[in-house]
Amino acid sequence: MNRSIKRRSFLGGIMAGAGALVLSGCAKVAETRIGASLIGSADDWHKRAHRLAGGRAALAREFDKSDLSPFFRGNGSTDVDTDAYRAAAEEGFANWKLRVSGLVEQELSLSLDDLRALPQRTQITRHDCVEGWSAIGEWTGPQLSRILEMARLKPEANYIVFRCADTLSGSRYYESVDMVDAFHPQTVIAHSLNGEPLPVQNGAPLRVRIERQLGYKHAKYLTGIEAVASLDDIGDGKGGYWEDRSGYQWYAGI
Ligand SMILES: Nc1nc2c(c(=O)[nH]1)N[C@H]1C(S)=C(S)[C@@H](COP(=O)(O)O)O[C@H]1N2
Ligand SMILES: [Mo]
Repeated sequence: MNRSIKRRSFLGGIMAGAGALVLSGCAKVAETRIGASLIGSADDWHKRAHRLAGGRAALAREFDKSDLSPFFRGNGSTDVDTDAYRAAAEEGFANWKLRVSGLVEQELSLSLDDLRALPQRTQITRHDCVEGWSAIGEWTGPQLSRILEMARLKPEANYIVFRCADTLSGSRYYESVDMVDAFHPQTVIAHSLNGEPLPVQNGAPLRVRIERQLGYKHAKYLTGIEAVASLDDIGDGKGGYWEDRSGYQWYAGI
């Protein structure tokens, strides 16, 4: 009995369903086969709880330098067709600003130098595009969590919206994630690919890496990060450019 209760409190509210099942039967459930397999050892419980509650916090696989794709293709927008972007590219994006706004205590306007001055994370990951191709690249930049900590999210903030400079078929590209992905350790605002500043085709000067999700979530040509309570009033309300237009899932977990 005590052990069941202990286990239940370890799982907290996250596994309320399974926890309630254990509690309702207590020792009795443990005597049955299904009960025994459900309860198992404390270790099993840990593993199961992590899979259910912490599964999305797991890291995407990271690779070695020897795995790098010789060429990381560009997909979707491979340039930004505005005078402002062309001018910015010509000056090496020295005046590019990443605006952090919305439901934050402290709005921010960060230059590339500001972003490079933060602690950096470098990761070699595989990018999977829904269209059926993959590429392995090494990305470097500050973690998004670090930037959000600087901006101090308000309690009402539920999602992070990524604003982009490019337009596809007349609409600005955008994307969004919930706080689990926003604070995931591999979610970085990348300024470099394979140790070099991002090429234009791959989203110069800044792009998001959301390593547990498909390619279309990785917003390129990033101009803004906005904390919002709801996605309803952003774009057509489905959370992203492709989500609004096609059947692409908002949560594109891999
Ligand atoms: N701003 C912006 N971000 C974008 C896109 C886009 O068209 N515009 N395409 C998405 C898609 S579908 C993929 S697969 C990746 C491609 O990244 P890459 O050009 O570095 O290969 O960027 C994603 N991010
Ligand atoms: Mo894609």
